Amino acid sequence: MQLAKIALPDNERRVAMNDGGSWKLLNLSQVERVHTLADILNSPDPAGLARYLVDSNAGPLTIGEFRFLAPLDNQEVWAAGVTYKRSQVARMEESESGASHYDKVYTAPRPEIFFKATPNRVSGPLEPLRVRSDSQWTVPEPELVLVVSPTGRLVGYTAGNDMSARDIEGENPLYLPQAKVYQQCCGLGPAILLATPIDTPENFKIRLTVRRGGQVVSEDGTHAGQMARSFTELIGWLLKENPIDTGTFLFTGTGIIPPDNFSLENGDEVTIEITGIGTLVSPIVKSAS
Ligand code: DO4
Ligand code: MG
Repeated sequence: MQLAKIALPDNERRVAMNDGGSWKLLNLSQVERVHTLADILNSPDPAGLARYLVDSNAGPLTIGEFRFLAPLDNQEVWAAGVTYKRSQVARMEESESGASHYDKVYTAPRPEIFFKATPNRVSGPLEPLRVRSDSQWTVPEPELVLVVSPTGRLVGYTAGNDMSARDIEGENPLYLPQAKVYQQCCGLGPAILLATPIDTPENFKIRLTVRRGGQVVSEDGTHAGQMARSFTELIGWLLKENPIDTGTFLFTGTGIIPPDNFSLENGDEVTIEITGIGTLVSPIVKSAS
């Protein structure tokens, strides 16, 4: 089952679910203390609750009749890094001073986990993502994102773009927060695929395509089975001495890094597609420095 936040043509914002057929609106005024998508995700049985909340006065939605919004409410967004060999190698090459840190963190018991975004820094599908005006080398990082409940339960998955200024993080690892956290630094969506006991990382195929003036200028793919760490391991480290009262989104790291001569430019379009979740398309903006 997929859950999403959507906007209708009159801009009314609603929560919707898709149980294998078409998208259906939910009526969130039926159950006490359930007012948002986050409330459904943080409930003991998100799929059961969503089915119960289907709005019987509304018919199924047709694609084109609504647009997807970022599927978060008041949750924070965190990120794990250097969880794929590709990211370890690229980071060691970009940073002379930081190379040994990236090498060690790839195999150390403790993963790299950093704070990525507050909701106001997150863009949903078709909303712009930004290249910092003080960066000449910024790349998209297409990542599988875990949706985690306040008790640490893996509730679902979505697609995310962990925009990264590689020149800033490469100059000095202490600049990582500036390379990663700024306005419109984080893409999420289009929908949340609820977790099931039979999910396997290999099933999440991740594809990145960047278009410039309609032409493909960068393209690559991987799958989450290439990750060096498990989902439960990453969630366990995130929650150590770190309560996440409203639930959280956890990026799992990138296994795709465009070639070193590639940087995003104003006007580019980034598409991230993950099996079972959908396609996150983001126009790129960069202000003149
Ligand atoms: O240490 C830098 C960030 C790593 C990261 O974001 C990734 O591997 O995805
Ligand atoms: Mg990343």
